[in-house]
Amino acid sequence: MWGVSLKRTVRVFAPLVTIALVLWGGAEAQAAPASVPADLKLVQSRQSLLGTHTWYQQTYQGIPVVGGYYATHRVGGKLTVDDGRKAVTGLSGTSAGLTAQRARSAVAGRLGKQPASAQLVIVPGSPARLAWKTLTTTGRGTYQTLVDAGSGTVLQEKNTVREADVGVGRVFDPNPVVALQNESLTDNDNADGPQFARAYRTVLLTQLNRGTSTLQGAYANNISENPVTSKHRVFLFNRSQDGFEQVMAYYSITDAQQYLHRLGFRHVNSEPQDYSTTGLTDDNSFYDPSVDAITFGTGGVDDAEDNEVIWHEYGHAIQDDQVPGFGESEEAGAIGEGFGDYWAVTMSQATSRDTKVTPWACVMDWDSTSYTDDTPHCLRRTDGPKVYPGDLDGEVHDDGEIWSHALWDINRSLGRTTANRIVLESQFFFNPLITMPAAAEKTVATAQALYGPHAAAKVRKAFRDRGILS
Ligand SMILES: [Ca+2]
Ligand SMILES: [Ca+2]
Ligand SMILES: [Ca+2]
Ligand SMILES: [Ca+2]
Ligand SMILES: [Zn+2]
Repeated sequence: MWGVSLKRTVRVFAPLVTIALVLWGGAEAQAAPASVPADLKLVQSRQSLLGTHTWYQQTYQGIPVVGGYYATHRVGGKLTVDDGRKAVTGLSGTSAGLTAQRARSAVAGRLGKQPASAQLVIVPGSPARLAWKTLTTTGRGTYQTLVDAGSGTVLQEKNTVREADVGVGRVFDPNPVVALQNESLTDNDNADGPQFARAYRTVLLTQLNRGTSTLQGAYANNISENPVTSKHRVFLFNRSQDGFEQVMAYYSITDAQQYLHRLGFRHVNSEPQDYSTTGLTDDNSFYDPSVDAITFGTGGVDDAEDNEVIWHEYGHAIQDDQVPGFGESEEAGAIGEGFGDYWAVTMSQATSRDTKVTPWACVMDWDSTSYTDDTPHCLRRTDGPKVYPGDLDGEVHDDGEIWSHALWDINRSLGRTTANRIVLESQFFFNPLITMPAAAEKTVATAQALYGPHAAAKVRKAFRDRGILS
């Protein structure tokens, strides 16, 4: 039975549409300058999937201005500029009253280590100040200190370490039905048992904030009630314990974000994603864009015991991060649901095989055992027969099956990595109310830009086969 349990998304607040549309319309490229301003020093030039990103350091009479940057982004023939230069006013002069040696000694006296370097810089503001910037490596990481080059006062000091720690957790991956190739497993009221023993995996929990005993890290932030803690970051629970789903969500969200980084995407929801696995007893989960948080329900099989539920909801977080307010219209909402299902399936590709018992195209094999009778148990599939527009019924999850099937065909014809780079990159060009044909055209254009006409033709065929493009 399809559609009994809908993994829904809460989408409210109309005002965002307006804001998002204004942003969209205002994102036109600025006119390209003939050359960059004279007060800049080249820092680096990087290639991304679609263009070249060149970063400059702002200088004042040849001296670096702290925090002052200037960047150009060349995509195709268009150049856009991000001008982060700061005002330098009221500077008393550019020669230091305090010698570099005096500045280093002052810092060494406080941090207990001699700074490795001292560089003259300008701290912007009114008035701007001339300062020595020192870098001092200590047992707690490297400190950057700004010492006023006139008075010797410490203007700012910070540890430059990006802190991260690892822990250990126990999870299902992607879920016990797939791991054990067993369609007869049942929730049994959340009880653990020997039938699950071989489905558990002990994994590293990476990106945890250093020194914390909680599941809080660079990409996932546990906001569950009664959050689990472990002084030595050992989070070994079984499925009957509340901590299990908290660990599952931490692990799988972090895993998805690390995969995005490996694909080359550094700015796709690259932030600690809030999630909660307790408190909602419905058999339902949702991403709420108004607070940027995911809530997993515990009806039937606890939703966060199935990675494919976690990845579906994270799919909504991805799109909302790429396009503010994405999914405001019915068709855009269906694209959102379709992408969520596709994302769940393609994430599972990494850790499971495509078998007769549990085909890749089956979405949420474990969660759906609570409310489906046929095997394989699937909430939905990414290879169903629906076509656009005849099979649209106005319900976003149902209609999402048209979109997810197109994405799945792209995956099958171009391979997982190429398909996912095209799908994710194209979503940057969507708008909150986009239709399936318009989104399909953006996806074809992205395939063309990234991989050329052969890939674009395959993508077009996938959308044609679903009736989305003619
Ligand atoms: Ca459980
Ligand atoms: Ca987010
Ligand atoms: Ca459930
Ligand atoms: Ca699956
Ligand atoms: Zn959804």
